[in-house]
Amino acid sequence: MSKTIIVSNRLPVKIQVKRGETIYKPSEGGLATGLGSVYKGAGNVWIGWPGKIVKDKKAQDKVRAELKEMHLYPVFLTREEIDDYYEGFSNEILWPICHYVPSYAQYKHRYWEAYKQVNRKFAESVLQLAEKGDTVWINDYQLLLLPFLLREKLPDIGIGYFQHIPFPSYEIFRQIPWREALLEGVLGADLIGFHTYDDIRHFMSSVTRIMGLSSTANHLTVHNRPVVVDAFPMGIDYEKFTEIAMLPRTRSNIKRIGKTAGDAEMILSIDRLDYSKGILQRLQAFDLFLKQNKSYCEKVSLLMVVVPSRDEVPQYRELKEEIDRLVSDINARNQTLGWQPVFYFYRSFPVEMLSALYQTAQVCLVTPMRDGMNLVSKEYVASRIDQKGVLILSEMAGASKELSEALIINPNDVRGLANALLEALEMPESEQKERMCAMRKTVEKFNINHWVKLFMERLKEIKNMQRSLATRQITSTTFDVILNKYTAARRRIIFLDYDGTLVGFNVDPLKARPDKELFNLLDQLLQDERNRVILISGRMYETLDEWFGHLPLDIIAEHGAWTKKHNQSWKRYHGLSDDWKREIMPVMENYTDRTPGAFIEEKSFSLSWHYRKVESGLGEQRAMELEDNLKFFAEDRELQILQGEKVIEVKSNLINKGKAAVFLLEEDDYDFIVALGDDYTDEYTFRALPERAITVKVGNKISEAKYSIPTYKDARRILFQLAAAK
Ligand code: GDG
Repeated sequence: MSKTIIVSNRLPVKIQVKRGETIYKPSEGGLATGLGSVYKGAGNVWIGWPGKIVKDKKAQDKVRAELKEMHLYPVFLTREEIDDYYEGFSNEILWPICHYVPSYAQYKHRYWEAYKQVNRKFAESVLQLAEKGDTVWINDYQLLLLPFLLREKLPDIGIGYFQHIPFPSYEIFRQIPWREALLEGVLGADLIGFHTYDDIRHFMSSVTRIMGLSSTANHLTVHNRPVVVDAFPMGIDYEKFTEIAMLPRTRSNIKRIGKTAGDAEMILSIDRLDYSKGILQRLQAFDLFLKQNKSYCEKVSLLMVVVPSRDEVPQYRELKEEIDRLVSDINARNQTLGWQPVFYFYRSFPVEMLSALYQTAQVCLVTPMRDGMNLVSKEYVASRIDQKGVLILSEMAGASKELSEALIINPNDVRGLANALLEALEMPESEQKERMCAMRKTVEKFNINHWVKLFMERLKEIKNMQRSLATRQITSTTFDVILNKYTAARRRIIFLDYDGTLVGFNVDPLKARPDKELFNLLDQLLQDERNRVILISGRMYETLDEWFGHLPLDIIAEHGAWTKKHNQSWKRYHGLSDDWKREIMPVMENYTDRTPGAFIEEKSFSLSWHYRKVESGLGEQRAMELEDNLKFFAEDRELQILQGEKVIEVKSNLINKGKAAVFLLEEDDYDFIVALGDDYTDEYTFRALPERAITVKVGNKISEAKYSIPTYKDARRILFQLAAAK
């Protein structure tokens, strides 16, 4: 039976040693809860670092055996590996880059070496457990290289990758010296998930610009394998938070907090110590709020929980010192005998206390500068079983895309934040309830289980799509069937598209000239008198004539505007006009003048605007604009606008490759019909040919063809084999 293997940097347990005995406590994190339902399922497992350095081999074996009972498999890391792979590459390069603080990044080569080494270590652990048919779900930025390392060894396995932190804009990501290797690593996955649409956009632009891959919407083709990039906003365990809210210990904590805070309303903030969390700006905003609203002095306090983190690292230590200074300053200037403006805790609390704090706080203040999702905001909402309270939420947190009923702020706008605090404290109860109810519905529906389900289902769908594409692939068995039909046939017709089908793609169309091997192939096919070979292309007839005019084959050029039969001269399709070009040409020229790298290709009955040499992104945008500009004009004149591989082509809709192919097909009685093509224009041929025709798509795109083969090289190989069979 196939299983799911979850992989993350940390295993979902905390190891403690008490009186010489090792105790394993499940960690409370949302990921652990959500994926718990997956890894505890039959045969499923979780692989990760156990959170403790265990040097001794015997001790490692013991921990391994004990964890195995919980379906957990440890990857043991050394002190140096933790320092350079985790603290170094992950937290001193990827973390600041993904949170838009590139000046904090420390590009040390030692870190990169360790990152590669530890990713390989994880790969070895996965490979020891993985079998054909299994699914691997990799979590987070510490393991960006793992998908590719697994793909190399297990080409068919299902791999999902989810990134919990933001993916930065291309402008930031490109700064990493090892950017290509990181992208290549993650592209080993079949499904790549982020929290928000913005992350997808940024990832796609990095992939298309840095790797030069082309994309359609959120789909990529990587070495002929479809890869999907999608948004899965992570949820929390809603039920658990509602239950904790009602526990006796939580209720008694609420009473204790009430006594401490007195009559003052409470504003709550909870974060790990980190420069991405906007802690200083929040304090400045609270200070400004007190200055601007003196009447609120003694009536409201900020309760700030900062969970200790990495305070031995200089940037974190400095941040901590600044927070300490600012808190003392605000308290010293404002506090009275009976009132403390800021309660500041540099520690963590048990969940029952956390829930009590969420339930007591009139306002929850979540103001990160950047945050992948931010679960605190969702936990506040889930804990408010009384449906009261106001959430102030930074627009830079992924959660703001879902919790639109919160007061959304820009964390850099200290004045705006101070105003939002006033609005929150003065918000009528009816409005609070209306907003909170709406947010509770969202958090309840898009909970952690829903998130896991959506991700796993999407991954399954992609694997099915890949399988159905693979079943169309010509195998040795299907090839034998084709070969038998070929040898038995008396009269054969062979339609061959040119670019992408018989030769590879070239940035300069005129450089994609036929080579010796291709002429050899055509010669061999043409030697058999039973074969009629037809080149069917969108190219200009002049070029095709120069390249192939001397061969005893038929040529269809410009999608059927021109035809040349063997031993005859070129014939034009009757009834086509090119008057429209006079009007369209100036529009295209205008776009060419505005767009460096763009060029126009003029054929007798069509005009193409190429943008393959234009800056990535700009070309696509101008092409869209151009299409928009020409749309109505084209409709009125029976023209068709085709979006191809980095080209927009305008041609008469009276002609297409399909119509042209049928025209020649009807000239004789063929008992073997085959057509090979790679792009959207060849779909007309596939569609127009009779059911018994053998239609073959070159490449792994969705198509109406019956079969597919990966590249033009395979097309040549198959055609050589047919030609040799006679
Ligand atoms: C990543 C991304 C993304 C905090 N203080 C205490 C405590 N916590 C718990 C909260 C919450 C969790 O820590 C913090 O969750 P966040 O979402 O804010 O951030 P991370 O987990 O650091 O990081 C983030 C997340 O992954 C999920 O994809 O949302 O953007 O950075 O659950 O409750 N828990 C306890 N005591 C505390 O004092 N028990």
